[in-house]
Amino acid sequence: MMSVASMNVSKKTIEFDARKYREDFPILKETVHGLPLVYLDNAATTQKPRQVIDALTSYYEHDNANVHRAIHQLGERATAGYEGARKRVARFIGAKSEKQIIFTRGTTEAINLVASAWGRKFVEAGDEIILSEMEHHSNLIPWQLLAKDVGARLRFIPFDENGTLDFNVFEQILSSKTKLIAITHMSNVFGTINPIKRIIRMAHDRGVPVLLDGAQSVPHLPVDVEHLDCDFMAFSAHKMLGPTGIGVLYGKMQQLENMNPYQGGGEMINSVWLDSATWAEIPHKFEAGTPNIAGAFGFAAAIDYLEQVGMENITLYEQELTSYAIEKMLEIPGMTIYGSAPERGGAVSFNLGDIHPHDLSHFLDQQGVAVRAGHHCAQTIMRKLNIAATTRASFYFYNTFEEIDYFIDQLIKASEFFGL
Ligand code: 7TS
Repeated sequence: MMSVASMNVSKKTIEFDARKYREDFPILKETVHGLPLVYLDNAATTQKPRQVIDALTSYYEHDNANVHRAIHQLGERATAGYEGARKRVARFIGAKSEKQIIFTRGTTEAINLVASAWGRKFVEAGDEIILSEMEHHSNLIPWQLLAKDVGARLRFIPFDENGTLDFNVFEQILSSKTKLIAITHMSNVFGTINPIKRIIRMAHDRGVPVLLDGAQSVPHLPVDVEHLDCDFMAFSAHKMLGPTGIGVLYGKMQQLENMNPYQGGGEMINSVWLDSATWAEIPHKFEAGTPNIAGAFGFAAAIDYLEQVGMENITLYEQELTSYAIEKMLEIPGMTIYGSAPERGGAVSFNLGDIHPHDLSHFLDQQGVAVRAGHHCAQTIMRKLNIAATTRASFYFYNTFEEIDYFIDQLIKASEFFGL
C-alpha cells in the first residue's frame, strides 16, 4: 500500500480528469434551488455512476432469483453474480480468499456482528476493549452493549488538539487484560488517517486482535488487509459508489472459524433437527436469510469503476483537492477547522465564527452546496471539543477545484450574510 505521507505532491501535479468521471454520474447534473448541485457530503454517502445504476437495473431485468437454492438458469445467474461480487471485494482489499468476505448491511452491521459473534464468545468480566475517542457511534455503541452485558471495561486512546491519537496513553492502557482493539482507520470528523500499522504491530506483540473501521478509508485509499495484518475490517458499499444496504466484514480465517453464528435462519445452516443444528461453511454461516443480491451486483460494478480510476490516483487527487480547500478556508476570518493531522483524508469539519452549523448548511444548500451539519454520529468528539456541532465538507474524486472555489465564495457570502 502506498503511504499517504510518501505522496508529497503540490497542487495540480498529477493528471486527473475529474470532469471526465463526472459524466458518468447522472445526479451530478441535478440542480437544487435552480443552481447546479455541488455535492460535498461524500463522507455520508457517495453518488453512483451510471455503471452501478445499470448493474442494479440489469440484475432485476435479466437475472433476478434467490441465491444458493434454485436449480434453474436465473438462480444460477443470481448466485454467480452474488458470489462473483464476493471475489471482486476480496481482490480489491487484498484478502487471500473470498471466504473471508462476509456480506452485511454495512459497516454498522459488520461491527455488531463481531461484537456479538466474537465478543460474546471471547470477552469476559474484567476484560478490556480498547477504542479511540474519535469513533463513530457504530464503533462505540456495539462495544458498550457488549461490555455492559459481560462486565467488561472499555478503555480509550485520547486525541489531541490536532485530532491525532496519543500513543503514550495507548502504551499505558494496552495490557494483559486487553481482548480487542477496535479503531477507525480514518476519522469521519477530523479526516485523520490513523497510524494503523503501528497500532496493529503493538497489539499483535501482545497477541491482541485488531478490528478496523474502514468505512472512510476503503473508499479513498488503497487498502490491503494482508499488508495491514488487521484481524477484522468493516466497510460500506454506499460510501464507495455502491448501493445502500450492503457492506462487508473481512476477517482472518482463524478468527471467523472460531466465532459463533450471528443470526439464525435460512442459508446459515448445514443440517437441522428440531432441537439442534449444524452450521454452514464460512462465509455463509454468517449470512442468514436472503441477502442483498441486487446490492452485490451493484457493489461489484462500483469496485470495477474504482479499479478503473485507480485507488492511488483517487488518494493523490483528493489529497490535492483537500489541501487546496483547507488553505482557502483558513483565509476566511473566523474559520476554525477541526483536525490538522499530517496524514489526512478529505473530510473537513469546521465552524465559521458563531454561525450555527445548521444555519450555515441551510445557507449553503440555498446556494446549491450540499454539506453535513451536526455531530456526525460522534457526540463524544463534540463533547470533548466543547462544541455542539460542526459543518463538514467531504470530497470525492468527482469533485473539482472549481467546485471548491464556488464553495469558498459561498462561505465568504455567508460571513457577510450572518454579519461576521
Ligand atoms: N464508521 C465511520 C467512520 C463512518 O464514517 C460511518 C458512517 C460508519 C462507521 C457507519 O457506516 P454505515 O454505512 O453502517 O452507516 N458515517 C457517516 C457520516 O460521517 N455521515 O453520515 C454517515
